[in-house]
Amino acid sequence: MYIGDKVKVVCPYCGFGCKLIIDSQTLTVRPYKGEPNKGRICPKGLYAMEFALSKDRIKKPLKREKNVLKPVTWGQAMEEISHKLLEIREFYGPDAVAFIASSKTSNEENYLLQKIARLFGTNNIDNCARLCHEASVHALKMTLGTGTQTNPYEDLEKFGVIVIWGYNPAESHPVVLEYIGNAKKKGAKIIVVDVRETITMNFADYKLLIKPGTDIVLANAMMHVIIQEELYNEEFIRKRTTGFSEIRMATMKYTPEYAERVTGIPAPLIREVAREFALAGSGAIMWGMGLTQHVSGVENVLAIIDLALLLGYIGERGGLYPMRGQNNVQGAAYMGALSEFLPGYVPLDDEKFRKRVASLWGVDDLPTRRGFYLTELWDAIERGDLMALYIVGENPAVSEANFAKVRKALRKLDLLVVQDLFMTQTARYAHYLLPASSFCEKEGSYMNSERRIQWSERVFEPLNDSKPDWEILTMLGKALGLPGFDYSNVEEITVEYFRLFPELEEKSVEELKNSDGIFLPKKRLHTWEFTTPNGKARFMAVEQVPPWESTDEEYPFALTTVRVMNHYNTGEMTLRSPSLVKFMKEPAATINKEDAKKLDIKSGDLVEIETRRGKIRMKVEIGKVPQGVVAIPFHFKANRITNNALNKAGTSEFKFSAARIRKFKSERPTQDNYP
Ligand SMILES: Nc1nc2c(c(=O)[nH]1)N[C@H]1C(S)=C(S)[C@@H](COP(=O)(O)OP(=O)(O)OC[C@H]3O[C@@H](n4cnc5c(=O)[nH]c(N)nc54)[C@H](O)[C@@H]3O)O[C@H]1N2
Ligand SMILES: Nc1nc2c(c(=O)[nH]1)N[C@H]1C(S)=C(S)[C@@H](COP(=O)(O)OP(=O)(O)OC[C@H]3O[C@@H](n4cnc5c(=O)[nH]c(N)nc54)[C@H](O)[C@@H]3O)O[C@H]1N2
Ligand code: SF4
Ligand SMILES: [Mo]
Repeated sequence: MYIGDKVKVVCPYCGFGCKLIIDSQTLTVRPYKGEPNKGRICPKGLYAMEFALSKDRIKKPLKREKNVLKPVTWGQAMEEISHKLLEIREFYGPDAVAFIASSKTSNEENYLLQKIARLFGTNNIDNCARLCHEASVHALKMTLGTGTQTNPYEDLEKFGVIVIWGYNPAESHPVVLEYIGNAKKKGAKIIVVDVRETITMNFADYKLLIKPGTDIVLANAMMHVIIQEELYNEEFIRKRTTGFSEIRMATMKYTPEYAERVTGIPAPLIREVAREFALAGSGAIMWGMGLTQHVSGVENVLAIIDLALLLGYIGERGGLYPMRGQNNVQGAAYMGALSEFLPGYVPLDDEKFRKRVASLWGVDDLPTRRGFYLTELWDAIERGDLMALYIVGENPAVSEANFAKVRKALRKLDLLVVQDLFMTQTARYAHYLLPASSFCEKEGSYMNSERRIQWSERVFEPLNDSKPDWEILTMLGKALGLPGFDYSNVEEITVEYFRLFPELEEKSVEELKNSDGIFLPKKRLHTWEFTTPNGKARFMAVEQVPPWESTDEEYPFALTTVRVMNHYNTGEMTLRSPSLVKFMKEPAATINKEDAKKLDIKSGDLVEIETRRGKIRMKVEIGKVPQGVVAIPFHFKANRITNNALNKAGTSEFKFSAARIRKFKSERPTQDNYP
């Protein structure tokens, strides 16, 4: 590379997966003109270099001694960490250790961490997919056979209707709006279902303002109308699915009138939207955290898959788009950084595949017992089942529900290693803190939401004494005495993971580097056949599942937590990007006009929001949410007050807690909200 070169990197923020062109001299960012972002970019991508260059970067490996962090050499850190891990394994067994992988890091890095965990002897390996779309993975796998987005972004422009459900791309994945906008120009109808009037609703032909946690009732009522009016795709259902009669039975009682009472959406509107969706002839459903982060997460997703199957909206005629969150959350999962799956989402009890992976790694077999979910770790530590935690690029002290519990657990560990760019809230509890290099100081591959693997180039050498995660993990694997950790460059790891997937066997790293990416397993799934054992999709009827915590006289509000444009997750990156900080508005809670009147609250007032876990203070804004709903941004101290309930896929119910609100009189600074 020469000074002034244009370097192509994958954006370090969201799962849409834009490519950024960075001028290696001026370090300015431009969007890539090719796929997938086609010359578009959002502010986070545009200023992505700022956090990487922040003076807050951890400069050296650090070790806690008598509560003070002191610099140590890489050699000493690795020796002591591995020694302690082996000692814990000796005394308590391999399952007393857990690893959290980072969906901010590359495929290679995720591949290495899960390889370390499994060779060490445990499936205690997980990543933030658990907090995010794991419910979608489980639901899609049960019904269609494969737990991922089915179609590429480009297909969005082909369909007659797009439903955007519990998902707010205008703030979460701004660049995908390019595709949605083009679809609209070509005549597609846009239906948005949300508990708030979001910016995304500016695109909508139909705005469905729903009460939190009642989405199954809406989906079932839409199916009810489609079945009653015989608008379903009889041929598709007959040839390519099983279980239709169960759906017919289950949705019988979900009349639009009943659904109106539960969801708050007028019955005639439900009828109209159901007809519009069915008669469009082709359609996509895109969804996000509004569906998955509920105790009913898996059932919510099953309901919308059923809806798509009723109409045969799959393959050429439709697509299911669980829009992935982090830049490499899809890759982390595909690489096997999940406690219930081997690479490629293969179940742990698939002996043939497991043995194949084991032999590639030079051992006889791998552990078969499911590991802890990320969200289960804190109770396991509390019970004394888990003594050591090795965290790469994840900030659970802020991102996990009811974080007081997490912080208490972190304090109790015999060994906590944190590998990050910054002194995060989580890193404050670490015994060892390892400085990782940022996205632009390393090479590697990443997989976006549409399963496109893209190569990211290096802009400059690692800063300070930091090292790319793959180098740190190579050192760790060696120090633990595990076989096969002799990598001298990242491509050797790429080649190794390619060998796990038949679709990649013929591909080369060169091809990956010189293309707009490679789709794994292929661009479009289920066109002719589903990946289930009998090749057919399976309808799975679901009933309404109530939230874990119900509202009552004491806690009358339904609290939900959401994202905003210029903040990102726990704020470690965006709060260190001065250009983004300039655009940031003070966080505010949104409530409805009637509720505000009742509580004698005006826009701009300070309020205290309290749940059974605790309270936070925030400014208030009057906006379009149903009565009895309060929506707050999640990036600050929201998880001080969220609850511990998990759904069947292990995701927390971040989108529903019973809360109360009162005007807060004192003019105390709201800075308290920062993580
Ligand atoms: N700017 C920015 N972009 C991001 C991120 C970020 O932090 N900041 N994070 C990234 C990550 S990790 C992820 S996972 C994605 C997530 O992207 P989204 O899924 O868009 O994220 P959220 O804003 O959490 O939730 C989406 C919507 O669900 C609605 N909602 C809440 N409860 C319900 C409900 O019961 N029913 C329905 N129908 N809707 C409901 C909320 O009002 C919200 O508008 O964004 C990614 N992109
Ligand atoms: N209340 C509420 N809570 C939520 C959610 C919600 O909607 N509401 N959403 C949930 C969801 S969907 C998610 S995905 C989680 C996100 O939760 P987290 O993943 O914990 O949040 P991030 O802030 O993205 O943390 C990423 C960390 O990786 C570090 N990092 C960045 N690049 C690198 C790298 O190259 N190497 C290493 N080693 N580290 C790096 C960053 O500094 C940062 O500390 O939050 C969850 N929590
Ligand atoms: S849309 Fe996502 S991937 Fe694209 S520039 Fe913005 S944050 Fe990065
Ligand atoms: Mo996420």
